[in-house]
Amino acid sequence: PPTVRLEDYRLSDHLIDRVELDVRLDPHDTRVTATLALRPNPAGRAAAPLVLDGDDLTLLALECDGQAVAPDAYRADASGLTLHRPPQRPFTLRIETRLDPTANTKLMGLYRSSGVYCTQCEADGFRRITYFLDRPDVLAVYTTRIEADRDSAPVLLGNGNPVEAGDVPGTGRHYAVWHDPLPKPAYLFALVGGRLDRVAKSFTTMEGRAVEIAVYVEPGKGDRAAYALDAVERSMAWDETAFGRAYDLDVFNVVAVSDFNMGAMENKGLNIFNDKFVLASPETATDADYAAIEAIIAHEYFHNWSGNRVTCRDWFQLCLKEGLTVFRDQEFSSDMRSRAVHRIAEVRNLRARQFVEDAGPLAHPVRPKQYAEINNFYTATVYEKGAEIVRMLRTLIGEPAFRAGMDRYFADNDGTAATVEDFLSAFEAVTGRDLSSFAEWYERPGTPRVAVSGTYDPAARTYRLAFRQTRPGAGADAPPLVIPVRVGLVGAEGPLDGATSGRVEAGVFVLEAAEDALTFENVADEPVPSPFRGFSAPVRVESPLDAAARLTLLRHDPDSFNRWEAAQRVALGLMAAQARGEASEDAGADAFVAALDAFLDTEALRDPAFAAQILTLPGEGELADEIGTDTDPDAIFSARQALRRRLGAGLRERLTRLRETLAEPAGAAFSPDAASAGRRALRNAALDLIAAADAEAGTALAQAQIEAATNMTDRLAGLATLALLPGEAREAALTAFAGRYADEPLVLDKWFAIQAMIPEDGTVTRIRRLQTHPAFAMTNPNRVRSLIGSFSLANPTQFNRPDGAGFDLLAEAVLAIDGANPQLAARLMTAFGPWRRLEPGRRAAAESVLRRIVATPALSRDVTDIATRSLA
Ligand code: DPP
Ligand code: ZN
Repeated sequence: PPTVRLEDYRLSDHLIDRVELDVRLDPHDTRVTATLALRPNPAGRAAAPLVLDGDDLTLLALECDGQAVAPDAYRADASGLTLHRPPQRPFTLRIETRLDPTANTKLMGLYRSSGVYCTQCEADGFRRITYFLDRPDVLAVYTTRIEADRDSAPVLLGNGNPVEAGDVPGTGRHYAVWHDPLPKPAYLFALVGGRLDRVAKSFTTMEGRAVEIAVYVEPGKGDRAAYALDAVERSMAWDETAFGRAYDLDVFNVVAVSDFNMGAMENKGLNIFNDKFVLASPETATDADYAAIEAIIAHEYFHNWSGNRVTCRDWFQLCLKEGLTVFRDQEFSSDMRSRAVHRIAEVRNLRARQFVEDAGPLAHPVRPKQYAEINNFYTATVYEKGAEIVRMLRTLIGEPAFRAGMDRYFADNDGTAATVEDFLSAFEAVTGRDLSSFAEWYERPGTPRVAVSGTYDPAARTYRLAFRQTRPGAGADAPPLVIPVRVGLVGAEGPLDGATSGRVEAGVFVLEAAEDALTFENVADEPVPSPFRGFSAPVRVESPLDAAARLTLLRHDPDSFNRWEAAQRVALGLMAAQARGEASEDAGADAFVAALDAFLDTEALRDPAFAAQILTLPGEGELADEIGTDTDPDAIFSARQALRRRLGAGLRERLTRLRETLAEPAGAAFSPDAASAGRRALRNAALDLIAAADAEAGTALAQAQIEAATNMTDRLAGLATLALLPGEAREAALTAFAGRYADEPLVLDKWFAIQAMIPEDGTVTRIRRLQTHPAFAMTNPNRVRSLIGSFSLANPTQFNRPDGAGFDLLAEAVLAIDGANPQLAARLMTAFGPWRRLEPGRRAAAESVLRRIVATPALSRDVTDIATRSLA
């Protein structure tokens, strides 16, 4: 496929000031008339042809300034429209196209989801609706008239504010006109038409604007939209307080649809969501679902400023809106919940997805330099590492300067399409600092390593802490990164606050050279260093600390992230040694158990959510990442099981008591708030460990929990525990669950996922059986991700089976889906990413499957791109 390069960026030769769309919805014969007010771009090439993008379009009519365009004056096909000699002054094009939304299985452009007409235009779906300059630096003001059958589509929604609505007499049809006064790129266009229930509330902005917030969902599910509606309101209020950003239209609409490739989409004034991230009730949603809904509602809302008011010049700048908006939604969730616990969740996610991506063949810079298919760059690197860069910037310049820089960025770039350089220059302007070295973070793939080692001088009472940074694949001449290191010292009895260093300012040391060291004075005893507090930079830390020193941090570090990190590192050390078949680590495990016991004694009831994080061991993927090469997923699984068993046995009594103490009083009303969720999380972490040590007791406890459950969190946790315990009890519980939720597709997704993750030989067969289940459909992205995605991403022993049966299963699914929905197929393919780090037998099996996929005729550009990069 042709490669698009950042260095080839060129301004558009034409601009579009205004767009009038008339969309007459019909299941198979939708007519779109686009009237475009165009003009030559004074900064573009003179007398250039007008080249409009198109994808799968049928042109019905074309007029320029009211005259039909002569056949020899243009060329049009499914993939574009060229006007050879467009007027050298402002002109109007009228383009009529015909679409078949029912046949649109790619879920890009205009399509139907359970009968509801909806759109998805990012990154390049608008060209599937009409011929257009479909690039984010062409901003226009849109007016949209939507017409449809009144019975099947009583709700008609567009971007901006509603202007007018009415019947089309004598036709059974009606229409609505929407006007969006703020110029936007085409990827933010949206419309919806369908039968939907509505819940709404009003909000008055700090500027005094009365906004009607509404959430639209499948008929009958209005009561499940309350939490999302509330989350919109809290997001609006938070963005005013935290960033001074007010909403700018009279309505804000959120629509939930059941077929959606992404999580959600920030279309101006009309966010369209995967219903999984809107619908919630105690009976159907877990605490994790509630947290995800809150975060994604916030994310899409925050895009209104970081993405919509200030958009991206080109798709290479995707992190400009995504990294920044993830940072903003993480801050929001941290304010709504426990900041310390949320930080741990962010880092777990970063390590599980982004570190793995960055260590494999799909690694790319946060701002990529080239792409074959942009839809494959909505990645953990662009999003999550992108957010970490913004967070590092704040750590470097401090909170007040960060806020001033954000204000400056919004003010300077409002209504324009910006670049990463525009972003950084706003912070340079308010701080007077040169951020050109910092900008290196955007340019290079790979996770940096920082080696940290300390030397104590008892006579001088000084402690020298040395840092050395290296980057995988970066040559010796590569400039060092600017790495903020939040750092402190901890002694045997507690934090060493008396120790100071002139190089540490407000707790932060800035590592700017390849190697550097700082010296703390006034250090009474040999300390334990605590670098990268709060995970102050997305690096891998290499430190020679032994387990005893790390357990001192677990006990005494005032930084809760590093307390958790200490426990994780000890667990990783124990598991990695076992997985590598190194000397038995019994003594180490005993010390770990004792430390956790002491920790739980003082902390479990004070902060159950944090304690649950401490008890949750690093996952198999992280352990594979730690081992790095020639990994054996079975050995990794066994090592993790062994440590879970040790913890379960060693902490048995305490965990049992905790479960009783934390039990919800009978009849208590469910609340999804962070404190209640934290108590449930700790109870369920305890259940997991008890069951690991004692299958019989675990089975009984899990069964009882499922019986008594008054919410999905507890019910599903019971089921997840049983899923790891082969036997009749498990199968009976799975059957009962399927019966209870037979009419709840989103709940059955959890049932698919739990079974897909069973780490046993029979799972591939089980999945093949589930693929024929009436509730499963290869055409629905949520179903596919639940069954196939969970298997390939979260069941390492079975996906990576030595006989290749797991790889075959994924390959078959990818190829079965690719023709209909290449974006979904390509996303599934990314599970092959870590194949090279497998031991030779499994590696060979994975490679042969990848080669078979690449050789398949008529493969989409999306899948070809992922497959070829995976093999490169
Ligand atoms: N809808 C996706 C997101 O918000 C892409 N913009 O991240
Ligand atoms: Zn986003």
